[in-house]
Amino acid sequence: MEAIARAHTNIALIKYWGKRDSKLFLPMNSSLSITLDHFYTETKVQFSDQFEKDSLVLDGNQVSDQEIGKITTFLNHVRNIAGTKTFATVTSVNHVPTAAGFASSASGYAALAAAASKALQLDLSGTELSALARQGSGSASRSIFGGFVEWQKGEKTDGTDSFATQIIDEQAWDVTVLSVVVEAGPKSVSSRDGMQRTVDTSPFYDGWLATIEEDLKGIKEAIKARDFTQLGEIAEANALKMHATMLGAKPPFLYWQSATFDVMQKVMELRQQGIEAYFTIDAGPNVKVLCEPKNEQIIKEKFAALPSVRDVIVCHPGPGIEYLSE
Ligand code: 2P0
Repeated sequence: MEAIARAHTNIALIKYWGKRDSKLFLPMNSSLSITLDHFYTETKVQFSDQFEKDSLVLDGNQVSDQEIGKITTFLNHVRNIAGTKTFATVTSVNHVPTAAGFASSASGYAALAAAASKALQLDLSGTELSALARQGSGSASRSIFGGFVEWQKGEKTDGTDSFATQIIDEQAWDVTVLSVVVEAGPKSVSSRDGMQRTVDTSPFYDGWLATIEEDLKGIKEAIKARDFTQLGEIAEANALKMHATMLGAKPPFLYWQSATFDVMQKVMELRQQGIEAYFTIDAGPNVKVLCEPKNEQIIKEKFAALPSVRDVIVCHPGPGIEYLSE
């Protein structure tokens, strides 16, 4: 009754921003991402009748009973499918530096969904596993698969049609994602609260939703044609639109800091010089820069030379869920 799984983080090119059902983690819009090779979570789950409660050791630290509620809620979903009430011990190690601005919730819940369902010998399909991971964190639904991945928002109210599918695998097209880590203070609004506030109050939110299908169609055409320019242009514009919705929220908020602007401006400057690069930004100050592998070294050096940049980590498309044994 134990299993170990590894899941990688992902970066959205068409962003997930807003829920229509926060209990089931059903999104307002479909989204599309690249799973990344560099950052991942490894999680071991053991179920045993000997255990009197669930427990979690995260990066070597025992998590307190008060903080374990979210994990227990998630494990209850898995236990319900398996028809068991047995408690679990979860041991999880994040190879996702918090400072790099990647939410470890995507790789964390993807790895937990995979290890927990495997330990209970549930023979879930990829899409079933994705729908399960979604109920821990929306973006986790996409980390089940490698390469380029689309999370279909679904139409049903029970969430059974809201899961991710793979568009092309990690071998099929190599695109570089530079994770540019900037000098910045802590963020004041979590992505979960930020997206909810935007849905509830921003007059720009309907505008965001109105263009998603067009962006998705265009970026899927770009992926099919391996058209980097089209991919980058759509991704950058989509990220800017997501951030624009927050400026209209009540009260408004913004994840960018001055160092974020430095990187965005550098990307635009590089393009003017004929070096093709595009940015995308999540719910935080760091920037991810998309470029072609042939240009990654020169572009990396340009960003590393900016005074407000702390680190540049080179990523490429990575794999989906992997099961490990000790
Ligand atoms: C994304 N983000 O598509 C978007 C873009 C942030 C900006 O998914 O509430 O941690 O757990 O479903 O998945 C971050 O939000 O939110 C996120 P929950 P999640 O990657």
